[in-house]
Amino acid sequence: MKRKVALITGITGQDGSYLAELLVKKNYIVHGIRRRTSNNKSLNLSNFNLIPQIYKSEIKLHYGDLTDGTNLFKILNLIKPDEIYNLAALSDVHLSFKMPEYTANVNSIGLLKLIDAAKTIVPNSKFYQAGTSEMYGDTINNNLKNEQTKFNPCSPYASSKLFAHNIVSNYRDMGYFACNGILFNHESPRRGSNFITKKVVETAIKIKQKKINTLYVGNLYSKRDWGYSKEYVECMWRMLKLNKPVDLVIATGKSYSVKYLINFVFNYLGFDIQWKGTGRKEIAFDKKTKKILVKIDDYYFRPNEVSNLRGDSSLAKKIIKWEPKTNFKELISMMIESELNKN
Ligand code: NAP
Ligand code: F7E
Repeated sequence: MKRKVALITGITGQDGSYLAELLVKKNYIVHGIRRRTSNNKSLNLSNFNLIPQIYKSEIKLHYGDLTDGTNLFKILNLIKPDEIYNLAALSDVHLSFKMPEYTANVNSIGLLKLIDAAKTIVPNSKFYQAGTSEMYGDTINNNLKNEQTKFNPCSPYASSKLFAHNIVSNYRDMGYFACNGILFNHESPRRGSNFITKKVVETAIKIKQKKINTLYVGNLYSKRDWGYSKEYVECMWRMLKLNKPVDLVIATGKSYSVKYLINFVFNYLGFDIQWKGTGRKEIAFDKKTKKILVKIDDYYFRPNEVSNLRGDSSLAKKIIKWEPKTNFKELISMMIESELNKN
């Protein structure tokens, strides 16, 4: 049987690297788009060096950028993929407030260029778009969000992704096979250091090792539904196996606060963490040594915040037979152990 060809944008990112591994295991020929960087290094792709024979023979990298339509056209025309996974994005919500125009150029217009070229060059291909729970924005109630919940984006990142979500629906209505995943936060040892789970894990370990003294964070009280990236990329692949394109929420259904996350990580590492004060003056200290472990820094607050996100993935359970396996504590423990093993 002819081997399937997949193109992954964002292959150097957290999800891209796990998805590439999954597709290689499933005997796909995997192509990825990577951006030119000055030092030519990519931490997540270096994970492929663990299986160098696969890295060399199965994953083909092309220099490119979602902002360059001519480049996307050439790559699609060259490889004629059966499946396209658009994971490339400016994915940092906080940064999107500082770089709103670039965010829209990559996340919205970049997607438009890619899907239009895909529909033109490979009209029978299947397309996955990496949508996000951030599109729901802040809501008064704490209800579980599903595919029917109204979107109310409250950051340039969320708005750029909602544009992409709608464009994907438009192209689907024109007869092209395109799916939107609406994925809630998902993490792993490969998560970027700027995201809160990885930041807390890395910093708490450095404090334990006496390399630094204090963790600085923003909003302690926002809550997120955190799942495991490696399990979530499986959904992307399963969605493109369907006969009819769908949009699906992928989530665990449970949410925890940033403060809960911090307590869990410091306790895991053996600290006796205690909190005192309120608002911007709230701090955490180690009961044994009395040293301050956590402080609030205004820098990490966003101009607009989504206070609580929890997703209902029962449709995914029904349609693609998917359920999350790794819970919050298992996920964060895995991230801590992986970080400790690096040291
Ligand atoms: P990530 O680790 O930040 O990876 C983003 C990827 O996009 C990287 O490979 C990055 O390349 C690439 N990229 C950024 N700008 C680009 C551009 N202009 N042209 C081409 N490539 C570009 O993100 P992730 O966590 O794997 O998430 C994957 C996708 O899912 C993203 O679209 C994200 O918005 C979305 N999403 C993520 C979550 C989550 O919780 N992780 C939840 C919902 C949706 P470099 O390595 O060169 O930076
Ligand atoms: O923030 C709060 C922050 O940056 C989580 C992306 O993958 O998931 C991710 O977006 C929460 C927020 O992720 C700090 O205010 C407090 O409430 O880890 P995060 P995110 O913004 O939820 C969605 C689904 C995506 O689609 C995105 O691509 O933590 N928080 N203090 C902090 N956050 C950070 N980063 N740093 C802090 O110091």
